[in-house]
Amino acid sequence: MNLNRIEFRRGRRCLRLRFYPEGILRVSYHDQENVQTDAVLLEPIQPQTMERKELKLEEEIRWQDLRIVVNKKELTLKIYDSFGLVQEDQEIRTGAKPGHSRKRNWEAGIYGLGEKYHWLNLMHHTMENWNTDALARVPQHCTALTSMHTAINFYLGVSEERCVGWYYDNPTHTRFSFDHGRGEMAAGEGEMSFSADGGFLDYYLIVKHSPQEVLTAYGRLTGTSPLWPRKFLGLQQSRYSYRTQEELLAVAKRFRKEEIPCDVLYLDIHYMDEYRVFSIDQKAFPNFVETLQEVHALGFTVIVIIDPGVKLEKDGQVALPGAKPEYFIQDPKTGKPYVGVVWPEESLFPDFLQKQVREWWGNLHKAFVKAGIRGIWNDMNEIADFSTKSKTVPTRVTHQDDEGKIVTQKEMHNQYAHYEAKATQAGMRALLKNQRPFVLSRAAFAGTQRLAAVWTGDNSSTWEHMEMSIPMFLNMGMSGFSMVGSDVGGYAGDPSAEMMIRWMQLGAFTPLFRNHAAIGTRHQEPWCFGDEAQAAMKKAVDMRYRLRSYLYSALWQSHQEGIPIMRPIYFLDQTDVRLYDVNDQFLFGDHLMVCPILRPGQRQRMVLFPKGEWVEFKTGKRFTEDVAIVEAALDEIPIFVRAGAVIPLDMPSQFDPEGEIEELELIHFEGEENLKTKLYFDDGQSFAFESGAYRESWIHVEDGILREEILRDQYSAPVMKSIKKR
Ligand code: MIG
Repeated sequence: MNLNRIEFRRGRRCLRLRFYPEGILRVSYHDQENVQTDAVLLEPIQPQTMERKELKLEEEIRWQDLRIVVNKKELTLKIYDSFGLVQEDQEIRTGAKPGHSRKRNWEAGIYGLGEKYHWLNLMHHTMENWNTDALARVPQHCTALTSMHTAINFYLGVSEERCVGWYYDNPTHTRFSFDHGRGEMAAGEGEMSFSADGGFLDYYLIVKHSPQEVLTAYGRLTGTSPLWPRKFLGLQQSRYSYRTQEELLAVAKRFRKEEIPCDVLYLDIHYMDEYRVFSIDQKAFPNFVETLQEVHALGFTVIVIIDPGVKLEKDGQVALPGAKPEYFIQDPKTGKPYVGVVWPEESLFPDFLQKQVREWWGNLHKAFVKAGIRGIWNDMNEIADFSTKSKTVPTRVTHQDDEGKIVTQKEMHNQYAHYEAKATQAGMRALLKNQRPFVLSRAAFAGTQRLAAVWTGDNSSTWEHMEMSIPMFLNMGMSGFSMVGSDVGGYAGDPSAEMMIRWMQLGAFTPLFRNHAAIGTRHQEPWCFGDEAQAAMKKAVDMRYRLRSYLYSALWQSHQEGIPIMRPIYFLDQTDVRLYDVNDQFLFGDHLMVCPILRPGQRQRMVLFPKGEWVEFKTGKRFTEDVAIVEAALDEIPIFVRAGAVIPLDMPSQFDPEGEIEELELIHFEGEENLKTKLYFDDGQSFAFESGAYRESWIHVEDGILREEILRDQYSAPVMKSIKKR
């Protein structure tokens, strides 16, 4: 008998309960084996203790803190934890459009579901997940878009005493409704529902007390952010496109001349020869390798874009060594590879579901790696296709798995970018040997957080888009994605100097800090807006660079524990429901609260303070009240520190030289409590940390003395200079 599952059958319906590490309960309404997506990393366990009690119409199962009551007739569930009812199913739907609905009976806030152009709390809304090149569908991102570039079927319900995560492992088009009074299941007021266009009702339930605990468990289930090379936490500068080698080099030199720190430059699609992937336009970049060497010597690293669309040449071939027709997604109508239209005009799309294709593609990055490239930018992977009305490949096209089974778009659409990221990660990792790669992707599925960073696609240079990026990042963080960012300054349209300053200030406190702009728009490099603006932007970037070790330590926490770098402020006090809907303030790591200015002409703003004492970073002014109005001159962004914390500051620098951090300055923001600060150091760029070559500790100040609790001491610690008090 298989002890790691309990099965119920009723007619053609089957319910299986399975038990996973971290107290995760899997609920599946099917009897298929091995239908998990690639998102899921864990295997079921045999519970140590479990009680089962047969009642007349029900069976009751007790496992850890859960009491699961199965209605043997309907196969619906009632699930309780120590505080009471967690979930009460109303209706279960199996068959072609599986789903379930349950009563909303305790949640005050709903968060997650990946990238959504939406306010933080998703309660009273309906969302769907079907990867979409959003700007191809609407003139600009807006709340009417219920699906964007990612499909992360994971959300959290939060109340004062409890946090529960639901991960629906279903790759098809999915829909969620949270007490919206409508939906697929004809949900009335007070109903929470999930439904899908295919696959199964198969979900993982994570019942805990805090969002931190749920995210850690979800991180074990689907993976956490890689420990990205530290250099990629610096400012990243991009444009569609830096068109020639001269232009790229000029941008690099200008950063150094103006002494604005920057680590990463991007090559967008114009570096290619007629948009052929893995090619170089010899006219624009006749000395590609030498130019890169020069740019690298100035302390930059260069990321190149790679789109999935492979140009179909006039002779019906593709210009990639080793390509075979069966490596591409197929069109059953022609019995040949499907031909879509993207930048290279007629194009084929690699079938990344096949391992041999992933290996082939991964290896194509060889010449880039030889030229010193470590970062790859995967765009257009929804898959974007200009030739169809839906702006994605038609539903009829097919993939093939490694057993030769045909897999339809219905299942592959949302997972395409995930498998591409898998190919890119594995390929780059193999080619780079002991150096860590960086991968940036536009589309994603659950689990892609362990393969790629994501940005939010083609936003616009509007104050609204800047503002909305905050709840977007926060919900992505609560979907397992820590390394997130938006095009700073906006992609489409032209920012004013003031908008650019405010956006750079915000960007300096987002995990992925990338300035990017579309073709035909105003140049957005920090020197393009006049001296005053440039000085203000430099100030913001300088601050980012002083917080490198703090940020890298927060990234380590994401990698280890699944806790995002950027967090909603209710993470500090779940009992304060007033914090559940705060969209315009956020936590950056454990101790900083960032309160950006998001409106033109504003020089003041309201700040809501979670409980405890807060210290304004710049002025040292103390706040114990619930709400205050604070000042923010054009070159200032209000930042607050939890009283009692120590904030490490790096020495000013123009770029991350990689390797040791030699010196840190510590600032102690005195307070009643002695809060601990995590410090993590390694070489910032190799995989040596995986075999333990790192240094990790907690620091705090007690009676004016710095204390350090060392967790691991296998890498050199910086000299911790002067503890300043504030
Ligand atoms: O159809 O590569 O989101 O960042 O600059 C536009 C050109 C294609 C969309 C990406 C954007 C990038 C642009 N790409």
